[in-house]
Amino acid sequence: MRAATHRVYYALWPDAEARASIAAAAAPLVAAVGGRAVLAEHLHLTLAFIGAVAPAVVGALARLGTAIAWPVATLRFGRVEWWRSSGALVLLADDPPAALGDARDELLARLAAHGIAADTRPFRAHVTIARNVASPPPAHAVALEWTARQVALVESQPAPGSSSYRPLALWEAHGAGAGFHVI
Ligand code: 3AM
Repeated sequence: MRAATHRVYYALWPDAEARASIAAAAAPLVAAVGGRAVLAEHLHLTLAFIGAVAPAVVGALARLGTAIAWPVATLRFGRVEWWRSSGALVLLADDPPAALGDARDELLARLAAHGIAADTRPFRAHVTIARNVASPPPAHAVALEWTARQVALVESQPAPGSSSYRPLALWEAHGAGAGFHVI
């Protein structure tokens, strides 16, 4: 019998307040284009998509995430884009903090060193707010700020209609580029 696999990715994981803010910013945009709104409890910002892994690998992925000094990242979203090929409607972060890109690069390097393949396409920091969108959104101003303080290793589980996402491990961020505080 084939062992069950886990479909996983690393992401910035919003707290309840941030989820509510992102969902409120997304609502008029999604209403304008149709498609399937991403549920507030599923909103996230993907850092690295891994895909299906064996249960034994999940522990290694959790240890890798623990080894990284994740920075608190303040993200400003001023643009909405429709990605035609995937049918996704996304909020794009204008100028993500360099420390976040550095931490992501470190994660990718550690994954590669462990022989774990990740999606290494250039980082476009975004939050997907709707799927199955068939047409571009009308011009619409977006002004959203999110200070992300948690990073998660998330499991994506297929469910009727859409996937459900569940954090398997969660890390607190510790300030720009530092895993400790100098007192
Ligand atoms: O963060 P978003 O919602 O943009 O589209 C999937 C989702 O992106 C993406 O990983 C996130 C969590 O599921 N994804 C799914 N399959 C993928 C793949 N093969 C993928 N990203 C890259 N390669």
